[in-house]
Amino acid sequence: MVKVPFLFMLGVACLTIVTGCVGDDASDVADGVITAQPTVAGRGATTTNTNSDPGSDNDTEEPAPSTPPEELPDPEWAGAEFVLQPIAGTDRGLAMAVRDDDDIWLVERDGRVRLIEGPVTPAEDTGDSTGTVVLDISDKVGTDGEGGLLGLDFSPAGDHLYLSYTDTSGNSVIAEYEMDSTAPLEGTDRILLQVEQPFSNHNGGQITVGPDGFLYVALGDGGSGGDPLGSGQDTSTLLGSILRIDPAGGTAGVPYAIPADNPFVGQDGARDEIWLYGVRNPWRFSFDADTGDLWIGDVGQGEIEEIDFLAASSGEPAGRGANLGWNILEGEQPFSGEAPPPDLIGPIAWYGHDNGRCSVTGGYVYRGDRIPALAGVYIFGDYCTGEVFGIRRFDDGRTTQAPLAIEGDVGQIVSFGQGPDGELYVFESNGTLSRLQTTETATDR
Ligand SMILES: [Ca+2]
Repeated sequence: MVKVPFLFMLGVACLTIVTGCVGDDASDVADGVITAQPTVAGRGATTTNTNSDPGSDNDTEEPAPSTPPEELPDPEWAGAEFVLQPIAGTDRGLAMAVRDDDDIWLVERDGRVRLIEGPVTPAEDTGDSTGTVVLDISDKVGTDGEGGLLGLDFSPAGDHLYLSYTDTSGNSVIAEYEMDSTAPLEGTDRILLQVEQPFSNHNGGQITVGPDGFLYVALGDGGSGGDPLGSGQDTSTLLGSILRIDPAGGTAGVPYAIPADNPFVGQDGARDEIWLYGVRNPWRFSFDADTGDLWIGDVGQGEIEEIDFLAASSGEPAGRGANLGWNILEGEQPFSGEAPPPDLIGPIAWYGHDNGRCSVTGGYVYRGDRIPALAGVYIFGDYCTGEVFGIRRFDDGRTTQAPLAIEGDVGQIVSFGQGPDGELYVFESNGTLSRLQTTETATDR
């Protein structure tokens, strides 16, 4: 892959740092550096705009690729050693959420919602599933392909639980359950949204209540390969988009309301639910708990995994109306052959499929207390290799990045979570849910 000099310089910086700290793993990590993509202007591919509003570019002026950047500080976490400390065993756990206290709520792929009462502590043995099953909808859930019970979150008041799953026909469903003080109430479910999935892969899955209290719903491009239906760039379909809906505003005939400032409201031929589009499979996305910035891990086709960043600014939620490029681009690389529109927003970082990497798992901006070096750092990983990476974005749009050196073997990373304390949690494909800690703090229970 051709890199412009500016990007290459960042790559070399990572190489040096990593080689000094991670020992034998350094060559693996450094070779296909997680390459910052603060701007690709001059490459003739597209225009990158780090502002949340694609129509405006007065927020962060960035250096042209030919201008050597000011020296960026080394990532503070590059010298640290980390450990994933198991706190629970799950049966194919895929996502977690918090309500209004220290408890952790999680979903298991086959259709169970499980409650782990907090505050959680490291567990000696996580072989068995931890906690209590508070809802089982496995009779409604289909697990073919990439299907299953894929995501959950709570309404701002904690009185409703939202679930994202594929049904037994393989279609995407967003459902709402009423909560009592301890559990979702069987039989209270209300289907908010049902979206036909033409193929069994690329279902998205993440659902998250945003800082504005609305429900954001990730939907992939519908699947197969290469986006054969053109869903990514088609705003007349809900596929290939992140939606924004208001479940509390539903009426007898309509299960949710459309927030009035959704970008396509009143536009003929475009779906009012769409908040942003041009995504391929945004398996995991999250809002920075402090800033409201939106970070998306968008799984690539055959070559490039990407991280997208959309800033919240001037009180406006992040990402409104953004076109993130798929399938005109894969990452920052031309894909469909179509000319990219000028307002298209490229990734803040991307990486290729070398060294066994295959699929990005989006994470969270770390806002916990245990690891000061990671404060404000976006943490994400690769499903296949189990590598975990950090990116710090500075106010001027530039980034530093480095892998996290994690002790021991890390399995396939299926998902991340953020605890009530802002700490970072990791689901591996063997079902283990762990908390990220440094080796120094790992015994601190
Ligand atoms: Ca993209």
